[in-house]
Amino acid sequence: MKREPSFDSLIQALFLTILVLMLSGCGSSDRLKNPRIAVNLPEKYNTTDGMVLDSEGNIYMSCPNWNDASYPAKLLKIRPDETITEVLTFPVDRETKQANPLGIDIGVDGNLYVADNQNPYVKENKSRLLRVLMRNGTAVGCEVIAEGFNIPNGVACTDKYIYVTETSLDADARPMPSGVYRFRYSEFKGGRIKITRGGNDRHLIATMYTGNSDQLFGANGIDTDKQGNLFVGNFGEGELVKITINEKGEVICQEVFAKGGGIRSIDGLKVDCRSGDIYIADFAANAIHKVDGRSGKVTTIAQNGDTTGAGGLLDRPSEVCLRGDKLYISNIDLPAGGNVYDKPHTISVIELGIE
Ligand SMILES: [Ca+2]
Ligand SMILES: [Ca+2]
Repeated sequence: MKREPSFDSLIQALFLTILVLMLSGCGSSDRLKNPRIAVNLPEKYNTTDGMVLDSEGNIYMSCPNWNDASYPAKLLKIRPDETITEVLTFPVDRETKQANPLGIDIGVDGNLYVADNQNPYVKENKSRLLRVLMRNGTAVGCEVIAEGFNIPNGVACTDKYIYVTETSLDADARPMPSGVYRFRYSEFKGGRIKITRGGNDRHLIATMYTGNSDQLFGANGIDTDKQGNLFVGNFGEGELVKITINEKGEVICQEVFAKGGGIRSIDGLKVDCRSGDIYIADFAANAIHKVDGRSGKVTTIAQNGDTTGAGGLLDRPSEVCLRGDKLYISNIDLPAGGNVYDKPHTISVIELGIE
């Protein structure tokens, strides 16, 4: 016998429908912003990573060309009108015949400091910190100022210090340790610094651990806030770590500031010094997140499935860079985690609507 639905079951169904509509309305997809294409890059600039804004509105960007290393690694400039100019060809390592520039920042001396990760070409502690000498917006030289890193990744400069993240201090240890090195500008006057391997170097000021065997990468993106405190991404754990530093330069606190809320990995990041909020490139989730600088609340502001990057869609973002109200995104497009390296090679941009 066919049964008519009861009044209670109709009410229940209506309630469930409303609940589903509410939940879908509360989902992040309605609030996601649409990235557009900022720059379509030619084949000779096939892989991009670190970015930093200068005082005149130019973005300096490292171009390691990791996906097709038959092209030399370059330092590029994205001008305010989103055209690209070439600043420098990075000097290759004598042994590997490659340069692999990742994180980049501008020092108080006006020069650019760049992490050169040689790990894809030669294992174990052959990587370098480079200094690009700048005069009136022109590169006049590039020198190796420190060597002996394993997987150097992010760089952040303050008026006193240069910070460099080391993504793996010991590739065999579990959980795997990674950390942050710190240098004073004056230290490089004495010649090239040689880093002692395995976490025993005196420049190491912080250590963190990664146990996630699916993505065994540690400290990666790094930036400072207005007070000189550090925000560091532990890539594999998807943790945004805050390191508080007092006026004497001592580390007085290291804490997980944000985790979860859609974060699967933390690659490059930037602090918006106007608001204190932190923007994160999430390589594994193919997403960009904003972390509230006060509460640590995570909001996903852009995310899409696997794409080629055409039209500005995200294609494994590895770095973000603020320029006014715009957030530029470097799509590194490395063939990992299910991604396929493909054309086009792109820089995306999101209008944040914060000004
Ligand atoms: Ca692509
Ligand atoms: Ca791709």
